[in-house]
Amino acid sequence: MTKDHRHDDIIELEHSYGAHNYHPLPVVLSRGEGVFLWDVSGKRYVDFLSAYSAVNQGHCHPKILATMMDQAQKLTLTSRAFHNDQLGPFAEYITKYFGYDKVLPMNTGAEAVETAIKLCRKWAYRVKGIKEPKAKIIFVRGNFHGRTMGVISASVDPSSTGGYGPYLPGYEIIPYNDVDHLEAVVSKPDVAGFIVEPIQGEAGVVLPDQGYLAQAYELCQAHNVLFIADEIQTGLARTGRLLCCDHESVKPDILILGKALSGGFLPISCVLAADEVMLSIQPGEHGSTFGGNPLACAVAIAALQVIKDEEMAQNAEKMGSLFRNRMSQLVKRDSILNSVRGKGLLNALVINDSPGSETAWNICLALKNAGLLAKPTHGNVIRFAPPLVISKQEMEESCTIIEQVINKF
Ligand code: IF1
Repeated sequence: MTKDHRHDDIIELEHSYGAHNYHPLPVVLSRGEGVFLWDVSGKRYVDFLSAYSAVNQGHCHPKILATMMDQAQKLTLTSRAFHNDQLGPFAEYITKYFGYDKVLPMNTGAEAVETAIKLCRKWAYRVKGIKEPKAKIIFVRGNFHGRTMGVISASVDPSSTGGYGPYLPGYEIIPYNDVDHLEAVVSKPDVAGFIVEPIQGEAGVVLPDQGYLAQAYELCQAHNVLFIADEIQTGLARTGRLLCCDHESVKPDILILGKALSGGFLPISCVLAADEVMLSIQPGEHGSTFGGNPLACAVAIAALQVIKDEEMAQNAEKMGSLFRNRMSQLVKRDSILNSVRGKGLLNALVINDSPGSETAWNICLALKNAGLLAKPTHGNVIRFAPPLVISKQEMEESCTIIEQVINKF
């Protein structure tokens, strides 16, 4: 392989002038289209990360791109001090799309989670009648909801929390996938909400038992506690349904979306809820300079529309089964693999090695050299999450690459 000299120079620039808060694979990307990415020397890769599920629709989706270019030439930002002609239509579109009364638009995922926490507390004091500041929100162990102070205060991952104290009070952290534990806690006084990822992404694509979400939802209902779903990573067709909660016919009281809400074009997130919840926040009590901007509103409508038009949930379901079938054969043959797990196109291979080992990282380096990009999570787990527009042939070829690389380890 001929190496573009810019490759090393660009990495060196990033290292010299950028903060050292990441450890990326040594690949420098400059172009993307559909499921493919190209590096600066023109080498092509299949993308099995999809920017952590932000590009479910595929890189530079032509319809989202056209909408973005069109709107960018008209109006991009007014702030919420004035109305813009895109927010109303977007609010109607997304609330009808998901079946909620109201939407509150933000930008990043962490901001949307913060918004849900604030909304839950307001509802607790203004509607449920909890005495301020006593409201408690239940989180589960292994959660990942972003990087802000309010959010990491609920984390049990030392790499997210270490050295950032003091943390926000008012949280109770219980085990994931444990209905009995939830039942014991949810019935305590002053509990306002329960927040959960339907599948834990950062924790290594950890699926709860079937029925967990439905039972958790029922418990919350019974105790007038808001069931809050962080579908930032699992939502928008990733797991083979529009929302991961759809697998158990659960409709969250507060739904949090981000990432693929823009198809990867710009940060767009939002919180959806019923009037009873959403109207507990009043003018001036929450906001964002960029939240609800006309460019984001136009892009989000296009990003949601193509998910339906191109039946991405159905494709994720089919291609996900194909992937897990091929990989379970590999797991049986290859002792370096422990297991494959996932739903739709959110999957992971577990490597038979300690979380501290370099094996998963080395496999990802070898995959990169073979033309497939994926990233380890928690040391011994590799996440595989291609754009949902992946074709059967592209999936078959990708599985062959993974098999060939794994066989060499
Ligand atoms: C990083 C992982 C993914 C999320 C859920 C909220 C957010 C995220 C369920 C915050 C973000 C990210 C952020 C990214 C790595 C990443 C991630 F590796 F940590 F596990 F996706 F798989 N809720 N997830 O997954 O959204 O504020 O980032 O827009 O580098 O921190 P954000």
